Amino acid sequence: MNYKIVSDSSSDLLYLENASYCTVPLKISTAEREFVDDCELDTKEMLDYLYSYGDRSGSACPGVGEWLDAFEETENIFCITITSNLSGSFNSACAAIKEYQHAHPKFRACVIDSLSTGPETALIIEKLKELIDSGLSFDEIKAEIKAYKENTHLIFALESLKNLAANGRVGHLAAKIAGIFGIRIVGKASNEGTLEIIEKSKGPQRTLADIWKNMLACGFEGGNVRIHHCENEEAAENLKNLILENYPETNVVIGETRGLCSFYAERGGLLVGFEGASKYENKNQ
Ligand code: X90
Repeated sequence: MNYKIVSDSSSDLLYLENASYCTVPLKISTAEREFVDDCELDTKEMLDYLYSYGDRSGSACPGVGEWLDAFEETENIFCITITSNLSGSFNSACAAIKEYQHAHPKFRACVIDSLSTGPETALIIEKLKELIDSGLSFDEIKAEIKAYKENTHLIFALESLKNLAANGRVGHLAAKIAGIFGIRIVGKASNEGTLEIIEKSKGPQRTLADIWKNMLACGFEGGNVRIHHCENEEAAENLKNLILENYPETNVVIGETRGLCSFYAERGGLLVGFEGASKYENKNQ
């Protein structure tokens, strides 16, 4: 199949081995500087600068033209974006696809709203590649990936919600609590693709236990796990070890957040994407 997978940079995945894959960058900016979230970005330098700058900073999603450029002349396009409930990336990708199909009526293209970000998006991308490699048709892949992402989840633990609150992605009250020393906010991507805060955890041990508890509550039983951290390798390793103690066969891969996720998850942030039970099973009713 002549195909291409195109994701925005919120997936934290710059390369995918043996796949036709690329990302289009989101951007992080202040009044003084702009950071393009591509392979050249030095995320540590960006964070150092932002912490010392201290004034207003924000982000912007890719424009229609940037998506279009990434499609090249490919017959089958699979586009995947950060949650449409927190970003305009999905809408911009949809507009690009519309234009693309107008110019190439025979080509097939679809946009997948991850309703999430980072490692959950990365899992969906990896699955897409696997489905394409298995020789399924475009429509079969679309159906399979829709079913797959009903069973993937994102749990996060954040030490600060400052940038999220300053940019209207989370309430100021929650941000204040996260600002208290030693408190981490543990939460998940809701089914609507927004931040759902579950716990306020004190200290790294408690946070680890709370992440694990919430993974189990989402039906984790040893499926694939991707952990993306923002300068918190230790927490990522500890979580990996805890998962492997309980499910030794689990495929756990640790990665680093790139620009967009580093900006919002901030230093110390941990994002965990994993396969679990269906999100739409209502266990509480
Ligand atoms: O279009 C834009 O400017 C991008 C805005 C993105 C805002 C949210 C990014 C969140 C990044 C933080 C923790 C995980 C939250 C998951 C919610 C679905 C990471």
